[in-house]
Amino acid sequence: MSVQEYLDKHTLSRKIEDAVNAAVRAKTSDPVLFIANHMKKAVASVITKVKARQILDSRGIPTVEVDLHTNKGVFRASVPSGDSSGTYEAIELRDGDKGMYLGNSVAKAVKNINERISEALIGMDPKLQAQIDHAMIDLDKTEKKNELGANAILAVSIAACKAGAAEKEVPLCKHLSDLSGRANMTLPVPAFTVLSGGNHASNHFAIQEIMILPVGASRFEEALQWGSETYHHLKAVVTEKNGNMGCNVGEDGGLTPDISSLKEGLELVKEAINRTGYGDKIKIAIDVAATNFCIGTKYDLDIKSPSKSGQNFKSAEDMIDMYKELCAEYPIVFIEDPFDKEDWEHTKYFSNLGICQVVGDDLLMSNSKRVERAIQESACNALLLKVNQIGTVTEAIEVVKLARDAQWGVVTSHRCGETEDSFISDLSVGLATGVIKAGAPCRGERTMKYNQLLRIEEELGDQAVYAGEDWRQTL
Ligand code: 2PG
Ligand code: MG
Repeated sequence: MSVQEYLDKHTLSRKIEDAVNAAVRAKTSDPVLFIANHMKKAVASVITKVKARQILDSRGIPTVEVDLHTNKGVFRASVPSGDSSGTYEAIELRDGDKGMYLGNSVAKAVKNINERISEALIGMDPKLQAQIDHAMIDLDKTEKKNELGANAILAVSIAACKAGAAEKEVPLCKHLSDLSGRANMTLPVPAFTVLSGGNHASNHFAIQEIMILPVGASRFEEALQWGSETYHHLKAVVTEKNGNMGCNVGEDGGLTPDISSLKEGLELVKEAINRTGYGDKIKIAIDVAATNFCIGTKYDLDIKSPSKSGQNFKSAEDMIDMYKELCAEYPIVFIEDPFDKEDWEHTKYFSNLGICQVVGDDLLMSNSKRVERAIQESACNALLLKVNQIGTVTEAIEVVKLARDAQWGVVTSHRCGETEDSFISDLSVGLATGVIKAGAPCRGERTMKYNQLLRIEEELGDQAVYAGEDWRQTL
């Protein structure tokens, strides 16, 4: 027997002795149950090993996966990656060696987990999320996590969160709800991406996404059914009007007909909704991602059409007029990034018109300083929560709290480069964000987020509440 084994055994027998003595003192009628419960607490598990590897995301680009071991089991997490990589986002560490995955490999981030992070976390209690996250933040010492990589830190943070839930023997969403201090858990309204453009598709459509939100469904399960039905009706509509080439899908799973205007896209979606018969129980949202077609102070809606690009610039005022008209004609409930990410002035002006909710994604980059500024200036009224732009679960909870305190809405979001991890589903329920945007009801890396929400709803049973018409969840 090694010294370590001897010590472990010795400590364990002392714990059993303590449990027996406690049972005697308590004069319990069921000493076996008492001792079992006592032991469960006494031998609380700790992190014993953290092992990372490089895997591929849904775009075929490397990302980080981690297995975090505790005495209770192995907890796996992987991190997504997006197109945008703004100045205020936490840094995704990539190797930059052009000979390896065109510079995108993540061997350094993997090494950081297997060596420095693992060494720092072994022995910690996985229930103590904030302590774990702060241990990594302290180890990194940089503002944007460039030393260890936000991709390395987040993978471990999520895996630890899953281990913490298992340790408490509660569902992950409940653990997240406890960590956030929010009493209510809510099944979010899914914002399904049904049409894709912008950087996520190779059609000529400049706008990144048109989404549908089944707010009038009674449960999440029904919302998923409506979303899937609308998506399939849309396939038929697109085939009729644009041919079946338009039914190829973009990075988030949305269909990619070669449409030239937002109105044309909205007409297709409206027709699909009409065919479902659910009427105004299904609303529409748009992620304009306007930064991607902003040239100076003008917007080029033809940026993806080489023959037309540069000939019909729209001013921010023209864009406002277009949004006003479209909001009057279609049931649009939110618009994400209606202007360039640095165009605070027009975002603020449009937001204050109160026509629809204005969600800040590229504008905020989930960065608490940007969120604080936007709150102060009333620049928008909802946060798009992308956990990998922040880098830890604890900081994600903090930024949501910031938004909530300002009575903003929160949309939990996937990235265009996703993995088979469904953590954001539990996050959206635990933090009761009211809306989740996880792409189309199609493609495995998207549907697994929605399918996990089905399981959560089933598990919560009578306690399950679907956000529905109350999707803003601003309180
Ligand atoms: C967005 C996201 C998801 P990306 O803009 O909202 O659709 O895209 O991951 O490319 O930032
Ligand atoms: Mg966006």
